[in-house]
Amino acid sequence: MRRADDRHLASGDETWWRDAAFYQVYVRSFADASGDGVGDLEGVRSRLGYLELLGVDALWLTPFFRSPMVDHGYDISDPRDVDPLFGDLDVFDRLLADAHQRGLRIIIDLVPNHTSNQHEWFQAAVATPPGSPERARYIFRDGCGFGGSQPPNNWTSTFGGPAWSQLRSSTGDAGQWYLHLFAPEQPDLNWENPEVVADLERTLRFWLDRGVDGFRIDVAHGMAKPAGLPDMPQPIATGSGLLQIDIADPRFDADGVHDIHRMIRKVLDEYPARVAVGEIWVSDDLAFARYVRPDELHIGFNFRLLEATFEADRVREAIEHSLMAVQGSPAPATWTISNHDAVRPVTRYGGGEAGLKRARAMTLVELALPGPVYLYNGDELGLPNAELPDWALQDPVWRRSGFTHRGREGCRVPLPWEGGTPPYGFSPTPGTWLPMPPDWADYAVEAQLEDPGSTLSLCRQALELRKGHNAFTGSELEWFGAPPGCLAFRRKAGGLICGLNTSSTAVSLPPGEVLLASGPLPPNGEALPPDTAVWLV
Ligand code: TEU
Repeated sequence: MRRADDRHLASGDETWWRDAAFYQVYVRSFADASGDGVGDLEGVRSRLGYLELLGVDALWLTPFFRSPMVDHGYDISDPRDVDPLFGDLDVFDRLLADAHQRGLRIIIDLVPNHTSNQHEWFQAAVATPPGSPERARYIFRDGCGFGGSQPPNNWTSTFGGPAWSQLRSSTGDAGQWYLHLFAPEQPDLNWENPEVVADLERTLRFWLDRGVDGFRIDVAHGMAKPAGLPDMPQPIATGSGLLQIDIADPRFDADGVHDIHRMIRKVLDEYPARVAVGEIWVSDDLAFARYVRPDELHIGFNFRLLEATFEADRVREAIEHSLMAVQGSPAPATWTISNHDAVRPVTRYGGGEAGLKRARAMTLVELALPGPVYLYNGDELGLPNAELPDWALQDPVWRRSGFTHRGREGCRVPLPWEGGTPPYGFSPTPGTWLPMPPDWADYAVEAQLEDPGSTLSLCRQALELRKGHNAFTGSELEWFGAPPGCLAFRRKAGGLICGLNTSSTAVSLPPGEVLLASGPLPPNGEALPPDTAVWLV
């Protein structure tokens, strides 16, 4: 195998990620080269030219490892191999080399909280009796109540239903229960077991030696569990039928998790210019800050901006909290309004024309902020969430919520590349893994590429300015007073001003020369219309 460092981009730019534009490739849905209706690594390779044209700096590839695909690859049966659905290790190496050649870095998903139930470890665990070393790699417990027929505690799964499943015993008596914070096919690992720690280190080195530029760490607030596995506060049923718990949740953010991040960081520090970004769902800034201490993760996803509604006050609050959470740590704040678990921004902000205008405006807000940004594939095309028929839904959330929560697939529909009918160049076959809407021709890359008013053109221009214009330098922001429903901030060092109008009336523009606007400005150039953002210098 070629050594990573031979072809690594890194030399000289250890902290390239501090202001990088990352593009999340949901591999199943990006481009299908093999013709089975599912996106794959060769498909990604064939579209690198597009990503270069778009102007992003790095890709985050969602899991492409061996997996039974119950949670579309977040259930991993072998973290050190490529699933045949997506290609093989040679294709991965070619993809990485070609990306590096084009100046694009690649980070990959790491899923340390759980494995697939088809992982050889879990298979061995269920084949051996309680108390075996094989079971000690997971979290097995005897049940409560008569004959152990009740789960060991009241924890619920993030996907709905209990977080425990009981093994069937061959002798007819009650089997042990195992913990799964997600689907039953995703048993949680026991992070107190040194074998588990050693195996993650092996996985890290396996991919680092191949040359990956870093990792996105799935459920980075998971892994460690509190001693005694205490009950959680009474879950609250939400309107969607899913359960929500927001206070003192013992399932996540246990103190022990930080030792794991220190281990990960130690390994990464042996390699030049690599990065770890954690998926951190914690509710307060101080809890967040602990994940990005100097010897832990380089950066963490802060989801405040993604969670903010399209209201200037909420957006400002989200920005301020994200900045506050990293104050005093070496990490920059990170910005994202979308990912493969969330409703697409266009739909979240109200759908239709207004939703699209707002999503475009929020993209300019996001790209004006100092620090790394994460764009989710398809958002650069202004895709809305797709309405999917019941028969197409595969997300475990759908079944586990008793068919009340439709799951996350509306944002995972394959990307339209060209042509007027499905599959729009995504795949040689019309039988794509999720059906593509019949009215998506105008969203296709080909249809938008040469249109200066398209969302794709807006994103390209914004990314180019963000990278090349000196107004974007410096990490500090200052806020200006703004009319109700509006916000305005300035990058202190570079001088870029970003204004956003979430109100229903036009307001006067802040002074300055317009660099870019998310929608048409009136001819006299003095007003900022509703649902619009502007960059000025
Ligand atoms: O998500 C972790 C997580 O906390 C999510 O359950 C999130 O809260 C939810 O999806 C919001 O709807 C990660 C991955 O991003 C997700 O795709 C996986 O299903 C999950 O981990 C399990 O690996």
